[in-house]
Amino acid sequence: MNINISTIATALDQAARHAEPLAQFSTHTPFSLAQAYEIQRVSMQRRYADGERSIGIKLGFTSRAKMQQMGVDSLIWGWLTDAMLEEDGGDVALSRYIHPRAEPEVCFLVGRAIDRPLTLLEAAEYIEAVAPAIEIIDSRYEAFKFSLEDVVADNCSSSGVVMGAWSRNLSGLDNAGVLMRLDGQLAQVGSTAAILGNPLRSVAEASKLVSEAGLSLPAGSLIMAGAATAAEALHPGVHVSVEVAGFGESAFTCR
Ligand code: OOG
Repeated sequence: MNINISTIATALDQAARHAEPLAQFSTHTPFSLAQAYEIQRVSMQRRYADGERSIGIKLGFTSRAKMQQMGVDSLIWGWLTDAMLEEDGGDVALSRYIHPRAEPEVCFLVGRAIDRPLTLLEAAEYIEAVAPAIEIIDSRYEAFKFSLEDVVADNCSSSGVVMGAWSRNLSGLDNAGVLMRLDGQLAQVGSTAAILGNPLRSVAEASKLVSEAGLSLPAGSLIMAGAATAAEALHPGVHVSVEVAGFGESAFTCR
């Protein structure tokens, strides 16, 4: 299929910059998963050319709850940049998003460059610390509807990241309770075990994906492991908090 990678990459980049949704592409212009990652790469290059800096990667659809919510069933990955960082405990301006949703996650800090595929056991040795985190996803597609290829092209809906304090001790991370509250009311309850059985498996998966792409993750990179539960829509005034039992909390207020 002959598609114009650069045209789609530019449209997605513009949609993100102006917080204006667009129609999904795959319904009228089908493209392959490999082409979707190429669109993602070209779209990210536009951001880097404008001064944004890569700070790591995120994985998506690492839990059943998320696959079911979105009707997609393959693990995906995208890039995080410095422009996506929101302050823990701070205000998040919803005006820069289209229809943002929050997901409870954990974020890993890479301590040693990941430059080859790692096993689950090896993964822990490459991680310096872990933090409770909230990912703000914001599909650039109308009504948050997309195919696997569409969402990959759209950098996997990556938009915002809020991180709590780092813990160096990872023990208990394979099955820690996860609570997401909206205005103090429980909205989602789960466990880190919902993330591929153990969120460290996201690090092993990330190492494979990055290696397959011929890339590496330098020390200091972030890896967002993927949501432990379904996502919650955000609205002005709402206070969002995520607690990962034994690992602390991360929070923000929507403005
Ligand atoms: C795609 C991103 C999914 C996760 O953690 O599963 C994701 C989406 O649902 O828009 O980030």
